[in-house]
Amino acid sequence: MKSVKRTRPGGGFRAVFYTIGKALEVGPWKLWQKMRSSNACKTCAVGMGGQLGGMVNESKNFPEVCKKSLQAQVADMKGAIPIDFFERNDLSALLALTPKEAEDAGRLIYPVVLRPGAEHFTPVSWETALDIATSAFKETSPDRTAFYSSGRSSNESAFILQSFARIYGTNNVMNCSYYCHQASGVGLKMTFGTGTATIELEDLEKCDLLVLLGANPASNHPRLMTQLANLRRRGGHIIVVNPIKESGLEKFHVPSQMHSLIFGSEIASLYIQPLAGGDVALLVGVLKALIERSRVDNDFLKQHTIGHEEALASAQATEWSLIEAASGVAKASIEEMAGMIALGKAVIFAWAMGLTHHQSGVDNILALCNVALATANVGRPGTGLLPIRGHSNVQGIGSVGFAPAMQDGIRRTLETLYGKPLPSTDGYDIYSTIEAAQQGKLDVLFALGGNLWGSNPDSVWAADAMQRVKTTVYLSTKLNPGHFHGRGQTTLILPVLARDEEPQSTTQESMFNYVRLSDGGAVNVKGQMRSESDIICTLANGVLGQEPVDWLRLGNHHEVRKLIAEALPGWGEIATIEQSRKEFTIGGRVFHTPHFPTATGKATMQSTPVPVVDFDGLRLITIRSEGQFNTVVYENADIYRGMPHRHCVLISAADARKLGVFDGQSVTVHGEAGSMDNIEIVIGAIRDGVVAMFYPESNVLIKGRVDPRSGTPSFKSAPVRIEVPVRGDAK
Ligand SMILES: Nc1nc2c(c(=O)[nH]1)N[C@H]1C(S)=C(S)[C@@H](COP(=O)(O)OP(=O)(O)OC[C@H]3O[C@@H](n4cnc5c(=O)[nH]c(N)nc54)[C@H](O)[C@@H]3O)O[C@H]1N2
Ligand SMILES: Nc1nc2c(c(=O)[nH]1)N[C@H]1C(S)=C(S)[C@@H](COP(=O)(O)OP(=O)(O)OC[C@H]3O[C@@H](n4cnc5c(=O)[nH]c(N)nc54)[C@H](O)[C@@H]3O)O[C@H]1N2
Ligand SMILES: [Mo]
Repeated sequence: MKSVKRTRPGGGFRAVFYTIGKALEVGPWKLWQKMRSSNACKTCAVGMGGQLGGMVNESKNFPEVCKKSLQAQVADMKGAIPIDFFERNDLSALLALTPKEAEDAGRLIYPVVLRPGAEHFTPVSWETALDIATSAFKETSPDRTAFYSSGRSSNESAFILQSFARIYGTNNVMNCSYYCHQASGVGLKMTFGTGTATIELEDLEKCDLLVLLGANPASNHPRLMTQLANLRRRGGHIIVVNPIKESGLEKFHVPSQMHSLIFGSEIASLYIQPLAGGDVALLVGVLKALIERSRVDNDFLKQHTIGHEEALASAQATEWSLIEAASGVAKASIEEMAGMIALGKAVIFAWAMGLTHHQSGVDNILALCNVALATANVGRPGTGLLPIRGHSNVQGIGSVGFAPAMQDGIRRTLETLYGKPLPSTDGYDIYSTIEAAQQGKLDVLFALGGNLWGSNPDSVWAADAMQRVKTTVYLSTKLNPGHFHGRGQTTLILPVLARDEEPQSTTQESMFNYVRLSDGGAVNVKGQMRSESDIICTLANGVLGQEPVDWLRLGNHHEVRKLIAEALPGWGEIATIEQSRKEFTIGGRVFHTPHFPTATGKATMQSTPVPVVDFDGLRLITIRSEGQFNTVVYENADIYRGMPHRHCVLISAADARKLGVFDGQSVTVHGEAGSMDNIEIVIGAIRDGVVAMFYPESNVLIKGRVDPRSGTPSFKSAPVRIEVPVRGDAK
């Protein structure tokens, strides 16, 4: 079972050789053309490509190559799913597919349906498929339907689909960010009145300290690594806060820089390993240390914030013993961290899922904002807050209104345009959608991409809930296990064109609030795939007819962009982006002066109590491997962490000793929702008290302990127990 065990630094020649290998799989010239085409990169939200051409970032640096974009690109270019695939594989065979096997089945090129009680999906014509979907909406009431979007679709498709949902009569419209950066959006909005990054890409080139919490960009945002390496090279510092010593965050070999490629670049100046879920305590500790050393900028706080007295008093009153116990970090290390922040001239705070995937996710963000404000590190070039976003267009999908609460501008525009009042109900978030399904309250579920089942905690519960839905419609490029475990009684899987195959241009928004134009292009595989917007408009036309609007006309992306420009503040330039080809930063989002879009123009500091943990024992964090993109698995091994395959648990040497387990041993891991057998022990650089396993497989273990303010489950501090089988097999 064991093969790879040595951990390696990130990037480097392996990444280069990987690139060459991938190119050979589909043809180097064909891949080069696709990678250089004017389309926004399909993977993370760092933002690449668009009108600057592929492999160019927002600061116009070239070549910015990343293994992940190659993986995603090659995967879309590889062969089509065989025409007899569903005939050869009945439902039980499909349910047994691993995420990798489902992905490797090939591009979806024809619509299929699973009818109630049937053992096989069968191919159907587009007409029949859309008739089934149309009837499903017509035969139920809007409050019994829900719409989900992942983060890869375009602003145009997302805008039309949410408009259709509202006019049809429901606010059950939610995107994957509920399981991703929702806590960031809520926390930033509570503090600054705006839910996205306060900086643009150039600010990263101006800071002299970056604090990176709960993020593993070496694997998940490789192109950010260039910025981190550059920061160290110009004499700046990086503090990493992460329970796992991620090898790529200690040293990284930037493939596009010869010196770094060969010798590697130092990344972390200081590496703090807190307990999972220990960040609120850690950050309160940092604030307390700043207060104790008189390093708080009181003038800044008085001028630009409210609530600072309470927030500071609350941090000051928190005992060091509680801070140390809850964070798992010694006072001296917390003071060292605070000292470095105090010395920084321009500090940026960046984070990802390690902060948001907790019951205290919003508090994590509030506590971080407090540290930024207390040191006046926001509202000035080179300073600010940067949620490192996930999917390449997850931010855009939220911006154009694919969320339950309708922005005022969208409501006004749609109500004027369509001459009818829109629903004012709250609308479900993701978790409450699954709960509604479980309670038999959902007749239709419509998913624009993604893997809703695979993303959910408590996989058995989620499957049971989703299988109660009468009709489920998936718009997808590739198969994933969610299509089968998360099937409805009737299930449609409709094949769509990828971003770079669209017949019309589309737009995306990066995590730096930058709107990109993608040109689309030739299809990678021949088939019956249709553009997402075309499918949505045909469906809307079928359900609502031409009233109150000609839905088929909205299939023209230019028309949609005119509506977006009208509905959303700061988006005016999108109306003419196709003619001007001018990509733009959304107005009112980036703060280079400390004036914020709140009623008072000031930021609000909030007290963040240290959360109480109601269990003893190990805390499980569920993470992404080097070889996966969310629920899509490309490669089984994670070479960076020395984990040879997907069924491993990473544990510290001290914890392994305590449990009496050894490296390579097979154990059972018990969680609150279920257990996993035959899990291999991997002893590695993770702190005591915390263990790590790969998502989505480990979702079977986790119960949905949900942060009430963000609706996000605690994917990264779940109670688990490791059991050695009675006749422990030593492999
Ligand atoms: N290659 C690749 N790229 C991706 C993705 C992918 O799956 N593969 N997914 C995309 C998406 S949608 C997203 S959201 C991002 C995800 O990007 P990340 O957030 O970087 O990914 P994760 O693996 O979920 O976890 C991040 C890190 O958080 C740390 N961590 C866990 N718990 C805690 C904690 O309590 N405190 C602290 N301080 N740290 C903790 C983990 O050790 C891990 O290093 O990446 C995007 N990009
Ligand atoms: N335990 C645990 N659970 C988690 C997480 C975790 O760290 N731990 N992370 C959470 C996070 S951050 C996220 S974002 C969610 C991920 O949730 P999702 O975004 O729902 O899941 P993905 O795995 O990214 O979806 C992959 C599928 O999208 C489809 N797809 C790909 N490209 C396109 C396209 O261009 N158009 C269309 N229509 N479909 C396309 C393909 O069918 C592919 O199989 O999972 C969450 N769940
Ligand atoms: Mo995400």
